[in-house]
Amino acid sequence: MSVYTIYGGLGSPYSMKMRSILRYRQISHVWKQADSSEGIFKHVKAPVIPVIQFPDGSWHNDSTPMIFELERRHKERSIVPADPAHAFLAYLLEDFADEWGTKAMFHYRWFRERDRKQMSEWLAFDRLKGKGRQAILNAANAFRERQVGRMPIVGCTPENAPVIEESARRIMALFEAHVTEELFLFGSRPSLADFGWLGQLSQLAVDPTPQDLMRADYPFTFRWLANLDDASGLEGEWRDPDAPLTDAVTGLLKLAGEIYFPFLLANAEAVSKKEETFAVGLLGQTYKQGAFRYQVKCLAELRLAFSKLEPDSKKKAAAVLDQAGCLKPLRG
Ligand SMILES: N[C@@H](CCC(=O)N[C@@H](CS)C(=O)NCC(=O)O)C(=O)O
Repeated sequence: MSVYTIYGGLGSPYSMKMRSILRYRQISHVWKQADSSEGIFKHVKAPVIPVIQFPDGSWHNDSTPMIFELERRHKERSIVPADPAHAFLAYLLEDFADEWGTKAMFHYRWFRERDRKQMSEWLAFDRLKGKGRQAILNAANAFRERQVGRMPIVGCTPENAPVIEESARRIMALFEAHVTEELFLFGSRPSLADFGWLGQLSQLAVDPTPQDLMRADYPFTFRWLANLDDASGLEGEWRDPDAPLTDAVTGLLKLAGEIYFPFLLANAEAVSKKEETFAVGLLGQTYKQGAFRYQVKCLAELRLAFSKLEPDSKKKAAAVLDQAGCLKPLRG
């Protein structure tokens, strides 16, 4: 029986996202620790994991396009809410996790000595387990140097740390108030938004400093992640499309209006003016970062998806998005 092969890593938020999605959707797959020496990257454009080989032999990466390709190929246990307005909001919150939430993941992992040491050694172990302690420690040092050196590229600077940490606490506080009352963001079945945040938060739940923070201040969110990591046996329903959205969804949308869209707009403007870097006011502080083409594409795709909504769904989504400060940037 040909199955999906996911080449990923336990330390890779997007790999954890895709693995839990394949599990929930009961899509047969095998998990392999990605090892670039195996040549998996020659089959894809960008050398990023997870890389998934589909049963038809085709190779794919970039988690969001893969999610929608799996939706086209498999109809059972879809993770896209049936209501088109909810589907758009779930996509927006998944993108917020992938492109902003990941800054908290990268910051907490490489900012403090304790996390740098623990995580560089664990990630090296994942790749080189059984190959000898010294080989693992040498690889850990090399990887640590590389990742710490890349922190400024993704905006994980000491100056931006307060904004990134404050945003992470606000996001986890919304989940903490939510997961004891409701199973997921859009009903009693998980959506791509739930899996998007699982991906990034699953790393905070392992890395020493944020794990302590989660155990102390967001303990039920910590446990919710463990439950969603394998929800292959869970049956649930989408939320009634006419019922008000959950506080977690409206809260995350409000944060997207306060943080994610100002970030995307400032980045897009810098790229259009061919400027190397940009600065933007977020949560009352100045956030500076290098301009990134990939996030111009993210903004464009969000705008396109919104523009494609049928009038009724667009009107319904627009009311919520306007309240959250997301409508104007989406309309562009
Ligand atoms: N947009 C991609 C991002 C994938 C990504 O950045 N993966 C990381 C690991 S979590 C990676 O492979 N980074 C490249 C590297 O570290 O060289 C997705 O959603 O899958």
